[in-house]
Parts: sequence; C-alpha cells; structure tokens
Amino acid sequence: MIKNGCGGTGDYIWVEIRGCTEYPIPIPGIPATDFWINACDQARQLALCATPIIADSITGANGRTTFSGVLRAGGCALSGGIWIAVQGKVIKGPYPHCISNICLPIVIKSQDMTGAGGKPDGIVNLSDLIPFGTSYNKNQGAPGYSACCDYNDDNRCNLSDYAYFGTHYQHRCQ
Ligand SMILES: [Ca+2]
Ligand SMILES: [Ca+2]
Repeated sequence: MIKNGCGGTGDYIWVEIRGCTEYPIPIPGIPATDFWINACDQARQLALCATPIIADSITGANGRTTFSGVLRAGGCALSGGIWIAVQGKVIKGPYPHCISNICLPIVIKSQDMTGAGGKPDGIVNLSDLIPFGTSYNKNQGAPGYSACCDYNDDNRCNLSDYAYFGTHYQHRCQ
C-alpha cells in the first residue's frame, strides 16, 4: 500500500495533470482507472496486473489527484524509480520543456521475482522460491544476496522475509 510506503499510514503520491503547451491548463475529470505505471529501468520492467494503480479520485478542477492504495504488479525495481502514465502518456518534466519521463524515487519489491523467460510473470509460485532460496540466510554483501528478497529493509534475507513471501504464495495477477 502506498499509504504505508514511507513507514507512515497517510503517505500518498500526488500528481497534477496538465497539458504540455506554453500555458498548460489543468485537466479535470480524468477517471481514477486511467493511470498506469512501470519501472524507469528498462531492465527491470514490472509484470503489471490489469489495473496496476488506481487514483483515489478523478482529477479535480486543478488537475490533481492522489494515489494511496495498492500497486498491483510483480517484479523488483531497486533503483531508477517508476513513471506514471495518464491515458497512455507518461507524465513528463521538468516544466516547461517536459521531455523526460518523471521517475518517482520509489523502490518496488514483490514476491514475483521471476517466471517464464526469466522475467516476473504476475504469479508467485515455485519458480519465485528459487531466487528467494538463493538469497536466503544471507546478509547484504554476501555472495548470492539479493536486496529484492529483503522485504523489510533490514539488509538481511531471513525468516521474517519468508513470512512476507508466504503472504502471496500461489497468488496471481487479476
Ligand atoms: Ca513469478
Ligand atoms: Ca529482511
């Protein structure tokens, strides 16, 4: 849940949607389901579920909305951040040129680490347990350790992380 993303209970992502013209005008009334995300790192593309992110409301008269709910996706993106797209267009900046994707500094870690073709596939099953097992009982810096398996961010992959892994075992994207 994004609302817990920074360790609190009321965290959120805030966006203001404007056209990118000389005098950009806020765009109200964008439906909550018209948004999309992915990792800015091309090598770490996420396995997105059907509605990977849903806004908390339609955009207001000022073009604004927030996101505080769940990110529905598999994969692991430790660096590079994520972009958000609206109606098929990635939100760009910096204003006024707006030529680069805005990459929010968010770290994604999910239990779906791999799958067919060696990429996350939206399913958490036995194939994902293999990379988890490789990293299990290892600390940051040890050979085989992967920060993707450290769900509670204590630089260790151990039983507490396995508990997180288990919460979505055999689950799949819908
Ligand atoms: Ca998988
Ligand atoms: Ca850990």
